[in-house]
Amino acid sequence: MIEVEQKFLLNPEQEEKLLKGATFDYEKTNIDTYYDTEDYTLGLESLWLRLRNDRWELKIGQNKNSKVSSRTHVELEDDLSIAVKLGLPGMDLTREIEIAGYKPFAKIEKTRRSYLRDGLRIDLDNCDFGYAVVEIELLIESMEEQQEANDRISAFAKSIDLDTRRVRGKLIEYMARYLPEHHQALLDAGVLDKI
Ligand code: V4E
Repeated sequence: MIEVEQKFLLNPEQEEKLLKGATFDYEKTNIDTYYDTEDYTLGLESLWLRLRNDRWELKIGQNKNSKVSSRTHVELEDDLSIAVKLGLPGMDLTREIEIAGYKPFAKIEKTRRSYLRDGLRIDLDNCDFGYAVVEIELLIESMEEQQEANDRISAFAKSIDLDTRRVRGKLIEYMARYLPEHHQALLDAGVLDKI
């Protein structure tokens, strides 16, 4: 699955405008626990390994020299694909992750209200550490579609007067607040855009 998403911070008027005519889809609370080695091996490769409730997920970002937008991610959700990407055998992923030295470094509980509007998915996320962010998202079949998808999201955001300046995602905001060394290491390595 390839997802293209843009994040926004909203005031109450913008939220009202954004949700006008949108269809409510679902509300769900997830607990995401992020894993990496002590020297951030995964983060430095733009790999984001998390246990979402009790299932492993791996988000694969673009490397810093890629022409593909840093807002485009491939997401793996089955243990075998994750194991292959991490170079693990894939017989017992949880145990193999532990043996390989990956440890939890951040835990975020997030409640999402998800809506559909104009063919876009709109996710309003509220995190337990007091950060709220909205993601507008499109799923695409191939990387060739990513520019068009980004343009479509941007055009929609502009049409309802959202502030289109880049904002931090949930994990990046968490790291900036509570894990400054980790955050700085990824900024210094050019893995994270300076926001
Ligand atoms: C993709 C990514 C990270 C993983 C966590 O991202 P987050 O926005 O917290 O949650 P998300 O959107 O994956 O949750 P879901 O929508 O699946 O529930 S941490 C960093 N990145 C990439 C990234 C980057 N390279 N540069 C900047 C400035 N931000 C994010």
